[in-house]
Amino acid sequence: MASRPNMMAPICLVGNSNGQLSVNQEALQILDQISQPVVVVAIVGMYRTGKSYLMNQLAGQNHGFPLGSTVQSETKGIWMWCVPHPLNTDHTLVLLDTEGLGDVEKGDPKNDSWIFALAVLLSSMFVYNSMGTINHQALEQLQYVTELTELIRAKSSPPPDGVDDSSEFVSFFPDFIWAVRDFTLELKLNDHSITEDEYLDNALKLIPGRSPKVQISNLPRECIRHFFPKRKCFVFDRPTTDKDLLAHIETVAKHQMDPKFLEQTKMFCSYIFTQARTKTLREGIPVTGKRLRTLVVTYVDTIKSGAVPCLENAVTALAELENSAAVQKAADHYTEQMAQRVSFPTDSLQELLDLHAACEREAIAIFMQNSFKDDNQMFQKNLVEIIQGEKDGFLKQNEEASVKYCQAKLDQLSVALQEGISAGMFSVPGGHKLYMETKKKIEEDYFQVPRKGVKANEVLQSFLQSQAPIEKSILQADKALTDQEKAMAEERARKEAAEKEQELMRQKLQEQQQQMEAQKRSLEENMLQLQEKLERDRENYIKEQNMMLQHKLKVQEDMLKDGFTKQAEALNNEISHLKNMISTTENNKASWFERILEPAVTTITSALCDRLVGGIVKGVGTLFKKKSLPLKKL
Ligand SMILES: Nc1nc2c(ncn2[C@@H]2O[C@H](COP(=O)(O)OP(=O)(O)OP(=O)(O)O)[C@@H](O)[C@H]2O)c(=O)[nH]1
Ligand SMILES: [Mg+2]
Repeated sequence: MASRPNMMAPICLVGNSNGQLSVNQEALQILDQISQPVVVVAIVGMYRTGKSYLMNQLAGQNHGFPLGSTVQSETKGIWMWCVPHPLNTDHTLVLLDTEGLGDVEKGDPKNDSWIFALAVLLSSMFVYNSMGTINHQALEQLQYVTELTELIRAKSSPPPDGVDDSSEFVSFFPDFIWAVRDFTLELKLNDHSITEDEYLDNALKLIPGRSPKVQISNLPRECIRHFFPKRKCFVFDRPTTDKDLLAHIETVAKHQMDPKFLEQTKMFCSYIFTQARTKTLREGIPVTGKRLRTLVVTYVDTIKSGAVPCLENAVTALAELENSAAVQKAADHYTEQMAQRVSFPTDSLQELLDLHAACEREAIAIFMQNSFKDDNQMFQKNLVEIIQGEKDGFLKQNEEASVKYCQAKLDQLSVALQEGISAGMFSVPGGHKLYMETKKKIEEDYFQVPRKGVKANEVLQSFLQSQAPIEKSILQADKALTDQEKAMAEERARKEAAEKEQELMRQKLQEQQQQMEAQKRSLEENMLQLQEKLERDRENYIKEQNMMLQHKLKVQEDMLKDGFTKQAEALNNEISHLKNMISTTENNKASWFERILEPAVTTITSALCDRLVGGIVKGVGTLFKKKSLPLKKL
């Protein structure tokens, strides 16, 4: 399967006609083929502001997303173009161009807000495009950002302690770029030159005052500050002053354009190529093309059903799909590797069990790599059950192969004996001695045969048992032996048979012991790899919480600096909640693991024990008691 797309042109991803959003299946199929992680750049803004043109520049093309040369809006819905990432060859760059907002000709503008929200949810870099300057009017047009609290949910259930759901937005929102087109002002503030970012920061400063009007004006400013982890500003000169050329910019040669505009566009593209992050869900879970497909479908379906898209629900839906695929992939690996590496019959049961352990370890690693949010280890349990079933199959095949091989060898080695019996060779005085010697030779030769497998003794034993009546009659008929000698010989034969029986029992017991040890090893391996994964999850969780905390502290600091004490204080609750979460997670490492590992031991043990046959291991659970598990030191 191709992991890189080869899209010559963009395609509609989410259609928007007659007030209805719809997902384009063809675009989904393209995403489905992308197994690479994606960097997703979405552009949003008022209609006819050069959005599609800028996105084409990111694709390194003049043509692609169609541009309109009239005042009528061109792009409808959300269009997608997947191109190889220019710097990061193992990533795919997904460009999302959106329908212009605020088109008065549009019959029903209600989907504007949804398109805005979808662009936020799907991207890792969100470009807001506007014309002229970042003034009051431009910010007013950004009312969509204030609606996000109504259009997106982070959690399926409300967070505790009266903390707002939107307080978590920053953990999964994209970075924010404001692209100001046809910028004609000088970047100066109080006679000092300022950077583009300072220009944006200044525009986002809250307006003093508490009147409703002021509060409304401040809301988009606050939302941008609170929701987006990073923000950046790029200003662009007008590409050319020639109106005719402007109307057909995609066909205009570079030397006819303002070099400043070209330089600004280059800087913009280079920033995106170097700074735009891999799209992630929460806690660092990377989004691939395939996952993006599921997200698009889940979000659009939710919107169409009249509900509000929720990140947590989307992650759960994704996890269900991916975790079953991860189980399948891991189980397939186990079966393939076992089949490839085993040569039946193995010399001993232990040899097969060691091979099983090695393949199982790899399979668990594959599962851990490809799964996430496996609540209650339900998928891991499923994998354990499948592997156990497969293992039983390999054990059986191994036994059958051993029986077949041993049987064939014995048949071969006992030809002379069988012929001798048929020819009456042993029905003469001294025949018993001769018979015993021939039989002994068979046993010695059989012993020399290498790699007979697990059933070697059992097959020999049943051969010998089948010989017992013949041996007895040869003994009785042998006229060279006295009655006493015959009785002694019979006694010897009985003893030997009993010893062999004992030996077989010992072997069986040892094998049962080895099977139990193998189950214990399975449990340990499962728990070890689960614990390692939980450790990574925990680190990612702490990292995410810290990132949120740092962001909020910075927002608070900026507000205090600008004299907005009340607004800064309003963040105290969120900040202390985050600090609490972080310190609880950091200080109670043991309980963080125990909470998951304790029930996991029971779950995995039950999956292992269910497979154990014949009551071999009643009470095997005691072997697995958590205290005896060499779990990594917490
Ligand atoms: N003034 C100006 N015009 C531009 C710029 N970039 C592109 N254009 C022209 O503006 C018109 C619209 O460009 P598009 O890229 O289609 O704009 P859009 O924002 O995608 O438009 P919609 O899809 O309708 O929302 C075209 O005629 C372009 O040639 C720019 O930076 N400044
Ligand atoms: Mg467009």
